[in-house]
Amino acid sequence: MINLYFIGSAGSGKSSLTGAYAGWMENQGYDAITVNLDPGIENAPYVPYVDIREWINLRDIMNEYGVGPNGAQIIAADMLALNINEMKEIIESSESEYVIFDTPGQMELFVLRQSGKVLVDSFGSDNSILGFLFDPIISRTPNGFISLLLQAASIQVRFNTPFISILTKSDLLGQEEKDKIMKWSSDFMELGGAMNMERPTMRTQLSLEFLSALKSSGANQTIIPVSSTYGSGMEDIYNAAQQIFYGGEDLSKD
Ligand SMILES: Nc1nc2c(ncn2[C@@H]2O[C@H](COP(=O)(O)OP(=O)(O)OP(=O)(O)O)[C@@H](O)[C@H]2O)c(=O)[nH]1
Ligand SMILES: [Mg+2]
Repeated sequence: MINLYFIGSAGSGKSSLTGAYAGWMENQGYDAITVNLDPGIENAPYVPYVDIREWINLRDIMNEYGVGPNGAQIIAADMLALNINEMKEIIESSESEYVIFDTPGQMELFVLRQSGKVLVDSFGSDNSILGFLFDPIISRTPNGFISLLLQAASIQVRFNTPFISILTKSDLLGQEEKDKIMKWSSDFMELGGAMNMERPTMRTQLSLEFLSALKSSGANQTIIPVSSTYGSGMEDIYNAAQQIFYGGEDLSKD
């Protein structure tokens, strides 16, 4: 069983990608289920096999604890840990080859609070991959891209699991822009050069120093452009996961 977690900032395309990737897997004849971990999800673009909303209801939390929507999200994130065993039982009994997780909109609640890490560890960190989603609009500028790289790095520090970088909504970018971002992701020298084109400021200097630290940590890997709207790039995600766990061999389709 492989667990794939889609993580990214609010609106980066996690839920859409969960739906698109699960749909692609199904079409290919692979055995995959989806798990929704976002109690605040609205109009989910897929039907989750396991849904956190079965156990956690934001409105109930707001009423019970007298908090607003943000406070309720924090309480909900902490409550996640209470439901891990039950979720795990359902997931395991499905005997699926692949489990795709849609994580909460507020990334920091999943990434920084204890329950997210407890969940990933309990479901097995050895067989898990984190797919970090790069928003295409933020990724367009060297500064924005570096900020996302740093977020990605902070997640890698926290979760000790294999990691893939995904550029979502790539249909919103022109080919040239897409190529540029892909180049930046694998070649930090090029990214540093793009930063330098801007007038040198303290901010630029700081980013360049971060880049050099990131490079030595091996964070540079070519980003995978995808579009959930057009279903492109799904096979590349699959191949990246295969590469991590099986060195490129195909999963059995049974
Ligand atoms: N053009 C385009 N739009 C997309 C794509 N994927 C998602 N979107 C749009 O981006 C918005 C956010 O998508 P979601 O999938 O809800 O993103 P999310 O990360 O789950 O959002 P939260 O859970 O609220 O943080 C929606 O309006 C989607 O229709 C894509 O591949 N192309
Ligand atoms: Mg979502």
